[in-house]
Amino acid sequence: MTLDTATPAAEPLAARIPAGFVIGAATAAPQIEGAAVVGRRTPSIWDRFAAEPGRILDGSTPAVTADHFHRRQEDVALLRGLGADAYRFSFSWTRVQPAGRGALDPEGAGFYDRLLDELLEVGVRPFATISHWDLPEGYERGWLDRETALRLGELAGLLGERYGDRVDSWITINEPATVTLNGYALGIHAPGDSLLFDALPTVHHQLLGHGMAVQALRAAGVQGAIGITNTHSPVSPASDAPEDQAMAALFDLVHNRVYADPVLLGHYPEVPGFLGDALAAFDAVPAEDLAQIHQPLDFYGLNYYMPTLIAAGSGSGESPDGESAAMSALPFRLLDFEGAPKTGFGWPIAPDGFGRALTEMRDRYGDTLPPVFITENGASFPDTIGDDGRVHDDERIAFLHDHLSAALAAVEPGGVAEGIDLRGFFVWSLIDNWEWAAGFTQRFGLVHVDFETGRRTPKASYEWLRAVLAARA
Ligand code: IFM
Repeated sequence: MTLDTATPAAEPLAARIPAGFVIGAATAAPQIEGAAVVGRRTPSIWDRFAAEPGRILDGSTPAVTADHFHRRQEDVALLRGLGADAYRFSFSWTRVQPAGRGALDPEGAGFYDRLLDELLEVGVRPFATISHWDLPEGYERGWLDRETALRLGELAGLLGERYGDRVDSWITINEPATVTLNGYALGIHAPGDSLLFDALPTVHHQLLGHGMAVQALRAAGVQGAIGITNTHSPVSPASDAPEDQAMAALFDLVHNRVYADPVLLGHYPEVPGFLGDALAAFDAVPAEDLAQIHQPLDFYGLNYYMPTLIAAGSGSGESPDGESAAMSALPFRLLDFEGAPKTGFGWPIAPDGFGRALTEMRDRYGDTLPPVFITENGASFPDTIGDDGRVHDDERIAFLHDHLSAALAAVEPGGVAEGIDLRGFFVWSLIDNWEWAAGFTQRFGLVHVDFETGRRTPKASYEWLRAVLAARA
């Protein structure tokens, strides 16, 4: 496939990529694997949630998705064809541990043995996420229950023992902020609770699970690096009015800081007085828990998609990830970035927010911030296969070009986030997948997937990224 003349040239970007900088693509098990009833796999909270009427925009389920379980080798070949340095995937919790506790299921675990071996054979470094949103269905209260943290620690130890010789880098948990906000506060994601500020225990339990997982991986003697991934959104107030500023600070706190502060600094952020006791639960956290959470890390995984604009006062039930009646009970609302270009999801396209996200990480965490990987960045667009059999996703090419450029520029000498040791960048996503509550309505892939047949068609963005990777010195 040849690229259009308007496509950003590969060489100038390639020339700015430092030696050793890792470029890869990411996925997650519930979004691509399918094979929900193969072997001894049991249902996850997402299988149950998707079966409830009205939860998923197009009524779809994760039962088949991109059928990666049966097309694993084809997907590994796509990574190889791309020239990717690394691949980030997640384990399906209920495939490897169908009972949600106890020994790994040999058949389910065998799938990941094969995946890891095949990745290593073609020289693609495996980055493995242990928990990417799919808890066993039997964990009735999910992350509201402290026990779930122990279960994550146990699972991490078992995975570490089995795959510790092959996984390059471990990510304990993906985007705890999204899990708490969408899954427990707003009811948009599984398990579908709308608890607003009463969802806060799930912050602590996820972080505790992270700490326990780090300790279990180290006890298992894994060879790879260990980190955590969260999504960071730089927050701006809608105006200089003190109410807007206060609510922007609150959103920054509950979206960004309550996760990164304990992990990197060993304590929860100080809660501004005006918030009353909405976040008082964090003051009561025992010091031993904080010590468990504050584990030395080899890297920090940062996902960046978009900035957030916040105004005081309640608004509609619209959130970036779907409708939530609970949203209108919050003391703040998310505003549209009027005039900004948008992705298919309606998310603002703001590469300069990348610099801000990285600057905030450097300024807040300084020397306590380990090397950083961008573990996700990408965009959904309404891609279709044209009459010529190609997918001309020029908007995605521009998005990826501008975002990778912005991240590199931010950490270059003289850049706004100079000082951050940025080690790599993963595109979300390798292939089109099941986008949670949005079902199949949002395509994020470098590779188009026909969800009826499973057929893969590399998009123009895949060819463009391949050219960038090949043009590196
Ligand atoms: O698809 C998700 C992914 O699972 C977690 N990060 C954000 C992506 C896009 O919404």
